[in-house]
Amino acid sequence: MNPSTALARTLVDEFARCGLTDACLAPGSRSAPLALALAGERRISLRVRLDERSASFLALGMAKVSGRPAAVTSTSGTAAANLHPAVIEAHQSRVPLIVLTADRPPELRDTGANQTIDQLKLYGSAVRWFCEVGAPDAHPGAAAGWRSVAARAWAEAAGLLGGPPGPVHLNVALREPLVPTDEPPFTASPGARRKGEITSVEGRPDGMPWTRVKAPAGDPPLGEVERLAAAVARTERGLVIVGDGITAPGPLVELAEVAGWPLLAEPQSGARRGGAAISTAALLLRDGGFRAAHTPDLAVVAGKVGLSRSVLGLLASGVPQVRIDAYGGWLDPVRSTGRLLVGEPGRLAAAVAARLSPRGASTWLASWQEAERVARAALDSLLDAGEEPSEPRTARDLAATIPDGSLLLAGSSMPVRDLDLAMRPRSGVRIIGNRGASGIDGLVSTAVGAALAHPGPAFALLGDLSLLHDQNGLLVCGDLVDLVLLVVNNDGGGIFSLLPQARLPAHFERLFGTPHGVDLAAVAATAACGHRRVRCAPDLPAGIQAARRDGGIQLVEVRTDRAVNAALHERMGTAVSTALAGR
Ligand SMILES: Cc1ncc(C[n+]2csc(CCOP(=O)(O)OP(=O)(O)O)c2C)c(N)n1
Ligand SMILES: [Mg+2]
Repeated sequence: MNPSTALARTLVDEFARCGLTDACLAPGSRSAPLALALAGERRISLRVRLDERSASFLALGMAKVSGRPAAVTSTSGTAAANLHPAVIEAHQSRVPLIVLTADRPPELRDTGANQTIDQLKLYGSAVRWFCEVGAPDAHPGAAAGWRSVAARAWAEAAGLLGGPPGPVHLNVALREPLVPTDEPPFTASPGARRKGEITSVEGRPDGMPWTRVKAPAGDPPLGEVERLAAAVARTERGLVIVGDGITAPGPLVELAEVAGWPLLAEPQSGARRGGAAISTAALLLRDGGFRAAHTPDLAVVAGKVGLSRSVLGLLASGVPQVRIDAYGGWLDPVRSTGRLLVGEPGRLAAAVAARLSPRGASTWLASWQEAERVARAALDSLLDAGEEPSEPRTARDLAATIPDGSLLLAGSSMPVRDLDLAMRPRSGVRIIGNRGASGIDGLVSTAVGAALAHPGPAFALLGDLSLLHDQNGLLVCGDLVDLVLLVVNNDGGGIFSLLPQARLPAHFERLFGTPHGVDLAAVAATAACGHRRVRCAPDLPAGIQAARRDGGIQLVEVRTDRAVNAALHERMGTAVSTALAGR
């Protein structure tokens, strides 16, 4: 076995021993040893994409849903740079990702050799760990080194060493020959075996990893649990606020219920459910009178909260707050946290809830719940007033119509915000988004990866620019995947109509709105995906169902108008305020 083949096979074998089951790549020559090793490994299923950005977001989507590291590999040069957006998203949303970039060996670097760039620490501070694996040679202990690197990469990515899960980057220098050659079995130190020296590429017996890592137990600190439980017990006017990135939302729902506190949960938190959930909170808090009367004495905050300006505004207004984060992340955009508890939010919330006796009826909770009823009725009657599809109604109805066991990827820009504004509380669905960096890139690929990793039906709600940005994500190279992509086509970036740029008519359309006039049926046809258009809002559930029945990747297009949408968002706030005033 030649050295490059031996290195690649050893790394891949070691990753499989650690538990790797999914890998993605885009084609290249320098990466051939890694590609061939992955393709030959039965414990790993390998997906191939035409471009590296799609491959990396595909891996991200898979890892986001499975919670386990997925690997992506690329050839050298700008190919490796195309992984950067997914690496950043993985970093900021704590998704375990193993990035294997093939590189030229040292003697070819910085010489004008073809397709050679500086790949050392290419992703900067976005990775948990960078390792220059180096070019394979036959020094004593080489194979132990490779296995140790792979085992550490796995542990670093999975967050087993104390930090949050995230991306790791192994830069793998590979010398020719890059394909298997007719050579005797590789020994790491021919002719130099000494007793006890590791000279074989074999791993530990019984398929065990080279280094097994015992993750920290992560039990919540008892003193802090008791202190928080006492604070919750003595506070009637409290809130539980939950954002993105929560792995176990159930106990936070339970904590709100036991505490008798309203629960303000972003859709991707997984916590917008149960009797305490206030799904109209973002609209209610836009109302000055409501907000003045409903400012809490304490808020317990978990996850990355940031979809609604009115919720952030409440947090910024001096509300005493305790933030819970598993790794002590400084998720505090309005700089309002008074106390940061380092502990897994689900476990901490469960421990706190277990120390509380249910508060029972409180005027505080009742007042929020009554406001929710009034606001929900006003919002629904506004959205249901006609049959013309609107963006918030599309989001609301999609979230309501998908079956239990579904996964829904909420696209950046308006889709995730429309869900936040309009989605009713419900259980039984898993909602995810790329909220780490909130890019509109890679969303189709992320959705495909998520669909492949999710055992039930999969859906995505995307804007038209987001779809166009990642059209290559539709090219699944023979993978069997069922995914319904509901695309809200407002012919451009609708979010900008809600921002101050909208008041610059001389520049707005060209610089921000960016109408493109692309025919999405043609986009679907190019990728051999299905396409159907829903023209009438009440037909959405039937359209979604029909798309599901057809199988494969299906685009369902809903056309809307950006200006009409901006006016509707304005009216949503007014409708809620008017309804509150009329009580
Ligand atoms: C990679 C990337 N480029 C640019 C942006 C800035 N951006 C935010 S929203 C948006 C428009 C998105 O349009 P679309 O997907 O159609 O959604 P809509 O705003 O219409 O809901 C853009 C360009 C971004 N978030 N990510
Ligand atoms: Mg759009």
